[in-house]
Amino acid sequence: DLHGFLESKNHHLIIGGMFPFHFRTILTNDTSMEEPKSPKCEGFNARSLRWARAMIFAINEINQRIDILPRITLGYQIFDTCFTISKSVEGTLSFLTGQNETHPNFRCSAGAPLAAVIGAGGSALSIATARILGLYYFPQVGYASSCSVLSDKFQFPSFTRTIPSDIYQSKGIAELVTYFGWTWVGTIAADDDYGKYGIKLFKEEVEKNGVCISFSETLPRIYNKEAIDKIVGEIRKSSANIIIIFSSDIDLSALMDAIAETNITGKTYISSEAWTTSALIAKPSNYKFLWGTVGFAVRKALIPSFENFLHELHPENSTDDLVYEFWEEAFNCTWRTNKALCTGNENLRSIQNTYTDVSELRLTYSVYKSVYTIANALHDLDICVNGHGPFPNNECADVLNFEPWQLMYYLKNTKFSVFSNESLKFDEFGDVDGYYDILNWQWASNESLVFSKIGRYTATGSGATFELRIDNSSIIWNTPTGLDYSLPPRSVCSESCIPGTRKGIRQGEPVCCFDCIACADGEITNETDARECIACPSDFWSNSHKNECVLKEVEFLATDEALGITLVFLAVFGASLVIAFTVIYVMYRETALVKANDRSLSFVIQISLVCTFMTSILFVGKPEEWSCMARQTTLALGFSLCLSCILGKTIVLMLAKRAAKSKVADKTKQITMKPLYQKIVAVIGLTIEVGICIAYLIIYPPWVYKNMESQNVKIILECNEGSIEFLCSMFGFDVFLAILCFITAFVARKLPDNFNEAKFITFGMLVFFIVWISFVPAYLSTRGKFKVAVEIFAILASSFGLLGCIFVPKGYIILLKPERNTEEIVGGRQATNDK
Ligand code: TCR
Repeated sequence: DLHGFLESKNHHLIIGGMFPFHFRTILTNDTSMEEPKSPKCEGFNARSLRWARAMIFAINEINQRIDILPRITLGYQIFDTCFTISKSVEGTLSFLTGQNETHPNFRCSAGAPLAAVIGAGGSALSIATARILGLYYFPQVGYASSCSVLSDKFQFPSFTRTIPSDIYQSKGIAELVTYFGWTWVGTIAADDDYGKYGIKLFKEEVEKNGVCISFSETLPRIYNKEAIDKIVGEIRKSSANIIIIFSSDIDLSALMDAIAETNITGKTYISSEAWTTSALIAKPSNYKFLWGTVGFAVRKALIPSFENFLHELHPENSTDDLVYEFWEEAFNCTWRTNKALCTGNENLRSIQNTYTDVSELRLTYSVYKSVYTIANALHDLDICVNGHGPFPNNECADVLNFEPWQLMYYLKNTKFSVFSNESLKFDEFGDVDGYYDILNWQWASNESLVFSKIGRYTATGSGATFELRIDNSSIIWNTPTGLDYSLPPRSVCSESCIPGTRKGIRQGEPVCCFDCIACADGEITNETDARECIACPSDFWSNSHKNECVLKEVEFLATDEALGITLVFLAVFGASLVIAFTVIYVMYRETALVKANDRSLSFVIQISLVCTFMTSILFVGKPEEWSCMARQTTLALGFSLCLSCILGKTIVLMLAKRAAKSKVADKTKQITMKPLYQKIVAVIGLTIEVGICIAYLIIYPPWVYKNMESQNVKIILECNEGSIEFLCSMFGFDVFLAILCFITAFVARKLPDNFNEAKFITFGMLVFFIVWISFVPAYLSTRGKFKVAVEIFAILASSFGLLGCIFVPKGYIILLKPERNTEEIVGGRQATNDK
């Protein structure tokens, strides 16, 4: 005596059906002391009664039609699976025995032969039943079993279905997620084949597109408060605003009730086909957080006069317990006690419930199609003409006495259209093409939710070709901020990185969660979400936003900037000052002072000073090959000329002092020796320096150098001095001359000669040393164009120093104190000494 058993009378062939009229079986205690009984079921499922009625409706329709199976009357036999595997298997065995018994006794049915089975509802149940039915190659048509594994014809050879495989749905949802740019989603799966495979396929699909899974939870199969609370906590904790739930409505309702008790809002749920339009989930207490849900739903149809047929259900014309149970449920009355007794006068038209609701005939339509699939296959089998049949010897099968595999042949190859708008055919896996409406749960005027179609997803060939169409403007979004209903919510773990920054991985977190790290100087990224910064080419540098490489600024001491102009001006001024002294010397060439100071030597010193002043101009301006070669050498030459002339002078002075001390005065000898000594010293000094310079320029000359290391943002155009050794020896020789000058002048400083010449030279050399000693640290600590400026400064300062100490005192006497510019005074003391 099986619970929930609907059966027809007077028929030639039977179609078996399996529907979950109840949500679950009642748990029983240990029964090992008595004979096991089939468990009882509880929780009436009105939705599935509608499905079963659709099956009966379709069978009646076919029986009345003269174009399908005109000579055959179809009957039905329907079992309740109670949404459990054990009950489904039990039902399958009953079908196969043909008895209300579970001992296989193949198809020895009491009434009529069983042609095929429709069902068994959920995938887990169908998988279990298909394994048994597959043993006999017994035709089975699923109306709700969408799990992808059922396409495996090796495991389930006799299974076909009128609901598209979840391959399509998972890909479709993945496509939807990518379409809206969500990269951070949570998933919840029912603990059955439907949920697990559906989410698995979804993840595989979505991970290809770089989406990360924030959390992935499994609904408990049997109600378990801790497990539900854990999932609720996960939803609350996660920053993902998009949650994909792959579950049947029955398994999901406990979680939804739990969420309804919390204040979690602002999440958008993406629903799988099984709960998109379920009244079990879309109930007023859930509206506050479920509005905005976007879901997939299978094809919908209007089945003409089906609504009337549903209303015809009445306990009086049915002997089945189920109808009584339904009646009690629907009208909230009972047949047994006296309280709230059911009268039978209740009218189904007066109430609104899941059973009578024909607004969303989707799975109902799938059931309807399943019946038609079987009927059409039977019809094809029936109209077979012997001699042209598909079986050995071109035989046909007998419609009243065929083998299951014979019908299977026709089932696989059947092709027909329903309501002339949908044509149905099965591929090699027994699957139909993917077609889904995409629905959005939107508020209706009467504070309830309506399922509004916002797009569709179609796919064929296991998703090889697909099309996703969405009307963005018709979607009402449930965003976390709740401000703009027309904008899709964002669901990302980290906002994308703007150009100029790169993604930095966070250790141990999914790739979608990252930090944006600014590129280092000299590196850029010019696209969003770059993984690495790219270094700029050597002549380029990053701009301040680090999103572009810009040409480096070339730096040198230019003639058109203030510093450059000032230095050039100072140089020219110094040179003209020297020239002015030359002019004075020429004008006063006959005076005692000019005469006493060897005129030609003074002239050479003046030339060398002009030369040092002017070399500083070589340091200003864009360095060129020639100016690099010229600047240090002319400077060194200028100084060496100047210093060796001075040295000539000081040596003579020193000798004069010696002579004065030794009192061996030989005036004539001295006077004749003087100019010659001086010139020889000057020529020797200059010659050595020229030699060093020529060697320098030939062996290892300076060149123009683009300095990119010392400063990143700029290219410093400078002269590379080539050989440091040569440079040092060049200037070292100058220093050597200067030291000699200093010593000799120091020795001779007390000599009361013409205007304390030696004293002034000592002084000049001190200035020279001070300038160049302080030059070294200043030079080493500056960079770029200022380095050059420091050197120019030192050149100018030392030149001015020499000018000031050697020529200014004399010019002073020549111009302002002409009374002292006489033979007596100039040569006075010397003369006395000499005499
Ligand atoms: N496929 C699910 C079961 C299922 C279902 C439903 C159950 C589907 N749609 C609607 C109840 C109501 C889709 C499965 O398990 O394959």
